[in-house]
Amino acid sequence: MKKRNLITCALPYANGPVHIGHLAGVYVPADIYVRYLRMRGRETLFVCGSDEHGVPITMAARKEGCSPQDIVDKYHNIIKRSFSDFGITFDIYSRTSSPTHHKFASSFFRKLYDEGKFIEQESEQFYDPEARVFLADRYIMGTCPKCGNPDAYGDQCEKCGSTLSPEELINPRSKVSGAQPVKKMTKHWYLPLNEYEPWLREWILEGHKEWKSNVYGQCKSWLDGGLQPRAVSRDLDWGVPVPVEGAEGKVLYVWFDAPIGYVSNTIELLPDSWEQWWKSPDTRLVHFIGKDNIVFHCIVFPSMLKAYGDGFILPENVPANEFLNLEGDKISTSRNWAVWLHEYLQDFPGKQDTLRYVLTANAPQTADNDFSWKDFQTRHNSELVGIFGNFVNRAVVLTHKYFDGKVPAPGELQPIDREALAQIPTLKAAIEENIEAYKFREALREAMNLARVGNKYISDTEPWAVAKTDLERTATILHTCIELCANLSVAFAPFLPFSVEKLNRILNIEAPSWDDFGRDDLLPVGHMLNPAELLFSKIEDEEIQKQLDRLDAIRAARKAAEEAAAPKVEPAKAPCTFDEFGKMDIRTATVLAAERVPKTDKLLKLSIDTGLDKRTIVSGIAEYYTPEEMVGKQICILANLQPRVIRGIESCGMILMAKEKDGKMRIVAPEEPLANGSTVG
Ligand code: B3M
Ligand code: ZN
Repeated sequence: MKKRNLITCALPYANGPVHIGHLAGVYVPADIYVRYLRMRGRETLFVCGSDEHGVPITMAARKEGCSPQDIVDKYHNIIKRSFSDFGITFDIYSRTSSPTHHKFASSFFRKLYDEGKFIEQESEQFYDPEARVFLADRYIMGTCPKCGNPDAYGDQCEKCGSTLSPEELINPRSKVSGAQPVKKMTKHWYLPLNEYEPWLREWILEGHKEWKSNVYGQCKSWLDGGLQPRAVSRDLDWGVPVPVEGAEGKVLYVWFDAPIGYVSNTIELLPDSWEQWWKSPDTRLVHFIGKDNIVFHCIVFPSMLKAYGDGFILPENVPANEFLNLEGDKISTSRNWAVWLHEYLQDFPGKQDTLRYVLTANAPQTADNDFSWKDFQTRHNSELVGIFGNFVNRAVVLTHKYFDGKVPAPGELQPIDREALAQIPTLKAAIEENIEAYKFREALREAMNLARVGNKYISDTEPWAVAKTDLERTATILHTCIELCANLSVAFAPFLPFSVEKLNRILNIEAPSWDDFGRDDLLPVGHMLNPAELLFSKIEDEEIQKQLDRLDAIRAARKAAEEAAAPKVEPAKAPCTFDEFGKMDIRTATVLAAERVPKTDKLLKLSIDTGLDKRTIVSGIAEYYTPEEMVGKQICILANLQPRVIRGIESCGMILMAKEKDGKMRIVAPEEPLANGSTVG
């Protein structure tokens, strides 16, 4: 077994707060793993930090009307604080805007540059001539050539799902300024991934068949598709400047500098001993990430490290998870469809473990999964309160009731006692096996199974009933219960750290070590328990309804915005036949004279020449045309509309007008004047 464990979590972008999708996919499983390793006494370093570069940050700054530094300061602080309040136990949570990172990322690039590991190449890129920035594909929008969606992106249409390139968009526009993008020459540095392909195939496809199938499968399809050189610089004014002469206005591509951040953050924490962690064959490196980061962690970053050489180790495993949805819809920062960690912590004070529990029990380990508030409530009330909390509470309350809170001496064990206790080592082994295999959902289920064993045992043995006749037997039962409780403290420690701390306080013990797990003499006879307190309190319907209402409001606001953005046209009418249409006698005519109809705002009385005759039409167009404007205009009329008397004037026909859904009207007329009486159809 390797001596050290270097565990990293994807560096969250500091362009928004952290949400439950991030937590379920990356941070909760990583924290469980790290807590477990530490409990087993294995030397472990847990590294993370904010990813503060890249176009998303500059876009957020533009949107909020502040500087990129303001954005990253704001979100870095929110994220860092919420992780810490949520009990994620990083050894360091730093940031890629730190001087240490800028220095190290810069030197990393420079070494590869000096050793000729990059290809230098000029190419035409899309450029926003108004905002004077080069545009990533994602920042070009336009109409999808496949489905007509007017808001398709330069890399993908989210409506029909087609993969696109910016060239394919109809009427392309820059997302930054709205200007039409132009092509402009620019120079960049490329890492020739194709050269690393044979080595990657060997290392991953032959050497890491044990990786999760979603991770291995994605790597295989990238490798089978053939790797291309990848640009590692960008034209942008925010990031780590490219440390090469003549590269003004260019920075390292965010996906080049961000993974180097794992190393920089270690350097910041351990300036003198960081190489022990990153360059020792005695270290296991494990990256916890979401599925959209697989290629960068399994292909790009390892190729960078390989190019750098100098003894850098490669990841032993990359247990990437799939995505978590929220109430059946994709979580999205830009659409505000998420449960934000910092808001959760405010809305559910002291309930960090509930979210840790639900996100683990529902972890998107092998497929996308869904978070729903109802499920959250049910799992909390029926599992945490109903099983774990209920068992501990009954055991402790009864020990106080019958033995003044002192752990009683057991008598001879009966088979039912032995069976319950025998479950402990079995479940311990199952928890270990699953955690070591990154199957945290299964591991948590086994821990809860131990609570189930306790809960069933106390219900079956009924110490409250036995106490009426046999206190000695009651002592044996409660001793067994309290031992089960102490073992639960270890079993749940990686998963539910806050509740376990409370449990230890109730049991009046220091946190037992993992090696203690499985023993049935964790508490000496006569050990004094503290007064009982509830491990978990019930979550009421009102609290859940508040959350559902919040999501409903977001859905409603989105719907209203979509409706406002939808084209303002009248819905289509029912079909009509050719014959029905043919009954209408539509012709051109010219206005000879026009005057307002007295005492009305809307009506004009028009004398017109229809080519057939001269007649009068009363028309509701006074809001849009003055009488003077109308005289001499050619118009189209429905000539055979039955005459109607309007304000005492007989109106013979109707003028054809085009009308926008909510207002404006204009006359419909031939493109150039035609003889009056020309038919329209
Ligand atoms: N910030 C992307 C993400 O949050 C990115 C991860 C960097 S890890 C080096 O999905
Ligand atoms: Zn489309």
